[in-house]
Amino acid sequence: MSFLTKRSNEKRVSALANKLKKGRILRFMEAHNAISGLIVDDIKINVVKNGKRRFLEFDGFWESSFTDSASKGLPDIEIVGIESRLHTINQIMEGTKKPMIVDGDTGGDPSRFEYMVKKFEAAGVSMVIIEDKVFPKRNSLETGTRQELEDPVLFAEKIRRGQLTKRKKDFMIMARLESLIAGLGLKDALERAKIYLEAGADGIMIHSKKDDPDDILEFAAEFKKFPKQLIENKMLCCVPTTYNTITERELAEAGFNIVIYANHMLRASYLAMQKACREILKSGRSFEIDPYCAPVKEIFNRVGFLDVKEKDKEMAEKFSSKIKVLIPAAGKDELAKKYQRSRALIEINGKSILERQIKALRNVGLNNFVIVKGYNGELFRMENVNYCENKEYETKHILSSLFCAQDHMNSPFIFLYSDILFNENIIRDLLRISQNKSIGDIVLVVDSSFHQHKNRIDRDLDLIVTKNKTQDSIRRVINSVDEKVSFIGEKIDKSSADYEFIGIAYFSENGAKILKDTYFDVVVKYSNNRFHEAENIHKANFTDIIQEIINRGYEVNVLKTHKGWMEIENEDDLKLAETIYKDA
Ligand code: SPV
Ligand code: MG
Repeated sequence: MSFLTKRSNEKRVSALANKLKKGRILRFMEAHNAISGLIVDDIKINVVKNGKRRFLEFDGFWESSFTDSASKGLPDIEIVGIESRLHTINQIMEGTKKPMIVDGDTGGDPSRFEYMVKKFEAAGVSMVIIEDKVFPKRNSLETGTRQELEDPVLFAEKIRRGQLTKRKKDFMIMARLESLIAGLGLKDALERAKIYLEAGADGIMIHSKKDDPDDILEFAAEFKKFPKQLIENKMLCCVPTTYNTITERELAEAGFNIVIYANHMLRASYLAMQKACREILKSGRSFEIDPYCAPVKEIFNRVGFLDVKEKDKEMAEKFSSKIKVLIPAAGKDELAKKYQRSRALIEINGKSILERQIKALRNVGLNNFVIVKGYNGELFRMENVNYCENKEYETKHILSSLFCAQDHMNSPFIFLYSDILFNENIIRDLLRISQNKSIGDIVLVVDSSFHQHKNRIDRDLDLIVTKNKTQDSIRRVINSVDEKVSFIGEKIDKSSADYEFIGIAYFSENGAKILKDTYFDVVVKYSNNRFHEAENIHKANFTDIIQEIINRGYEVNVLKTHKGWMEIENEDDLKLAETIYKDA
């Protein structure tokens, strides 16, 4: 994962020194932000040369003043200060592994340069290159620009001060010669090179904006002739932006150790972005530019978003594994009688409602099911689930059935009607919000679409009235922690109801305790007395105990969903389900 990549800045400083020991020419590619850095870190190609397979990649990043400034919409004139450069540097370093060389511009005055050295080294940078121009410099590539060079003795002093500031020997300071850029010629460049090397520079970068490499090759040839003690372990570097036909191999043969591709990531992306804009304008849609765009998933993957998704899933599964699902399925109603089995076992295109429910629940990581059987209970043959039994299902209804599973109510659980089919995303949302303790201990999933079809419904619905109702301006699940149930039941007037309860509820451990305490408190008292909408507690619905809980002052919350579920109550529902759930 990129943003969690573990790395030690201190070790990373040495990464360049370690690579240089290999003795081959190193290639550095410009990066101007984190994503360009990730690309430079990743890209590898496989080439076969002289029958041998080789992997090629960049050795590290060039954090360029030109492209860092341009990315911020600024000219390359040292407007972007050290702190801002550090911000970019840190972003690039964050998820990458390779060494970084930073373009330090002129370094400023010696005190400013000391600060730069200290901060860059601490950020894990391996090398800073400073150019021998007067602060504030102008970019070197534009013809006709004022190019004022620093007094070489003053510049040498800056190098000396920098070397005294660094903590690790492996952190390197390279001097960049701008004599050829300023039109002062080879002789000036060679004289300056000597002075800077004597002051302790770890190497020399010779810069040129000519179309051919003759000048820098000539410089390299003269550099080799310097006294051995002056150039021992010193590096030679160049930036072939304008003289770009020369190859790395030729540069290596001329004595160069480091080649820098100084601005190509920015320039390439600039062109690609322009193309995308033009194509979209031309076509009035984005289809045509798709082949030139990286897939969203690839970018998600590279910046660690898919890992985050995986971890979210793992966490949800860890949490879900503790949650049981209690499904009372004992009842003998009209439809059950017709099919001579619990409604849960009625098949829709060859698969029972219960099988469909369990498949959807397993898909979201729930694996612990408790089914309360009753009517023709021997027909429940599903494996890897727990069964309880309500033997008195003729006289004891759904609430009593639920309490046949009371031994399974010591941990959080989901209560589920046995005759509903639902989109698994509803359960996913329920699990997600149930992890948020502030949502409350008891949550009922409610349908907010009921208002649209309430006049066409001829069956009894479990209706809900809430307080603190929030305005539904969007269609999908939105949940308001403030919206609490105040009334629930079948006898509520449709016109005053806010929602329909869909038969799915979540109880936290504490919610389960509230449910049990309430039930055991009323079960004897209402054995032969009306209990809310029911003749007595044994014939009570789930909604009756919820109303009792609310009346006792406990909060019951709602999770709003918009459609995505159906109840199977009669033959018409079955027919409709058969057209929706076509898979066997
Ligand atoms: C940069 O990339 O910022 C450089 C190299 O300093 S150049 O733009 O060629 O001057
Ligand atoms: Mg620069």
